[in-house]
Amino acid sequence: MHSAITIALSKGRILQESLPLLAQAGIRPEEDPLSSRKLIFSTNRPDVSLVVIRAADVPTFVENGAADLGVAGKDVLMEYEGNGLYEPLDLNIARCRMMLAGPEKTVEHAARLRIATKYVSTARRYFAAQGVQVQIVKLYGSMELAPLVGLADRIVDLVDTGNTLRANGLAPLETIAEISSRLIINKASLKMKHRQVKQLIDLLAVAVATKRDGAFSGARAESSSEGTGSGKQ
Ligand code: PRT
Ligand code: MG
Repeated sequence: MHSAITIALSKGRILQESLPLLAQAGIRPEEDPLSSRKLIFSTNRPDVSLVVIRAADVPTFVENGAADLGVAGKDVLMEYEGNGLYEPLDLNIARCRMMLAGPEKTVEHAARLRIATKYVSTARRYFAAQGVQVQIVKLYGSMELAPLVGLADRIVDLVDTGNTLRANGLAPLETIAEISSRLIINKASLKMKHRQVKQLIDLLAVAVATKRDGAFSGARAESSSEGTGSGKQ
């Protein structure tokens, strides 16, 4: 007997990068979640369905058992205040850095730095660990605007290419954390549906490794075609 298994994903880059890993693990939604407005999808596996929700809601769904498994950014997990999640696998997708950034030109600021971010707990922990007193300004998005309009002196936000920072006259100052998406599991599901859940973890681990090795041999082929690689390890 197979129990029903639900996997929570979020729209945007996590969905885009998770679907190929799931496909590699043998799970294909019956309709394309990238173009559909549906929120729940059956798959080619009768026991597995997908739900597509807001990134910040994924840990809540999984901790409360509304989904058995989920894919969430480490940024979201660092901010999430729960303890009912098991985090067995780094999926190595949606990679970026959480950074402190500020104006390219140094400007005067008050003794107590004002930091705009949606990552309030992470930012607080980071500055507390350094013994620096800051005032946190909670925003839900467009953090890069805050220093330009005098709302904050610096920001804590995710940076990938750095283009968004540069476009707004900001420069990266310090890396707070390397970010990638993680597989998260409901603790009760791991016990009650152990065989199925364990199988999914193992299939996804193989998918991650296959992708990594593929990228690696691709990079090697490229470097040797440029005449830089000897072909030896
Ligand atoms: O849109 P919604 O509010 O539902 O959620 P969301 O905006 O968090 O979703 P989404 O899809 O944008 O991001 C989901 C997850 O992707 C995040 O939780 C991260 O784990 C991961 N991720 C990876 C990123 C980035 N890279 C990233 N670059 N999330 C956001 N960004 C943003 C960043 O905030 C900044 O505005 O992209 C901009 C910077 O990009 P560069 O390339 O200009 O540096
Ligand atoms: Mg977004």
